[in-house]
Amino acid sequence: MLTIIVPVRNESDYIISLYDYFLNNLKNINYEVLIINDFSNDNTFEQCLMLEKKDNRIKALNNKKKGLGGAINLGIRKASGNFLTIMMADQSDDINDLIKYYENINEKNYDAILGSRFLKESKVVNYPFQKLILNRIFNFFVSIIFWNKYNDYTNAFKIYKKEVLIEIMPLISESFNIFLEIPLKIISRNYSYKVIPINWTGREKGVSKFKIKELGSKYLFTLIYCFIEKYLLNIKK
Ligand SMILES: Nc1nc2c(ncn2[C@@H]2O[C@H](COP(=O)(O)OP(=O)(O)OP(=O)(O)O)[C@@H](O)[C@H]2O)c(=O)[nH]1
Ligand SMILES: [Mg+2]
Repeated sequence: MLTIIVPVRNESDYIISLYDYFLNNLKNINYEVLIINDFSNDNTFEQCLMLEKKDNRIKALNNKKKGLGGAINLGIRKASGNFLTIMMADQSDDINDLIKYYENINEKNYDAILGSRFLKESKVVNYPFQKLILNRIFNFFVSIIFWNKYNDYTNAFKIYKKEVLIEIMPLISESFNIFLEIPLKIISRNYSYKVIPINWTGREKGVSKFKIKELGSKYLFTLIYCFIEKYLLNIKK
């Protein structure tokens, strides 16, 4: 079974359409969706509860430890699936890529499939320009430090075996930087993975929660932490 974790904060523009997004597209996959609400102050959670009532594959949870890090940790702990993916509520991620992820990890027995939005076959639409430049510089920098060709560390949407996510715990990053911590640990600890091209489309509604000024130091923290782990502790699968 596949567990899809969807962290949400103030996403009332998108919750209802999540139902069709999953239901219409994942016809041949046995899945559950864990929507982890984080102290939203609009009616996001009420809408999540409506979806939960409508379809028992959808579960609405309230995060306990505020922030994306806490939300993802909670999602991993509550997951019933043996494969686990993280998708954004604003439907930036291409649902067809999820099917590709699932087929690859299920049939080929990798520990993780890491998508990249920056390969020749990838399609990226409406990526805010400033964010794109910062993203490319930062990811290049990470590639050099970790001496790896992968080029899209920071994007959340990837798929993992659940047992692998349990093994790399504790996941200590509190915010968006958890999406850097996970693939860095997978790569440094020599888990098996495959990189495939994926698509991404910028949000059309709602408000971005990604605040680069507050996040810069957090990404640096995660980078140093994973670097120390790689070179001093040398933990392997
Ligand atoms: N549980 C939880 N979810 C969050 C939090 N912050 C953001 N999210 C969710 O995480 C996902 C990504 O947030 P976005 O605001 O889309 O961030 P982004 O994709 O970098 O920014 P955009 O380019 O504007 O879409 C969305 O589903 C948000 O609702 C949080 O603190 N807790
Ligand atoms: Mg987004």
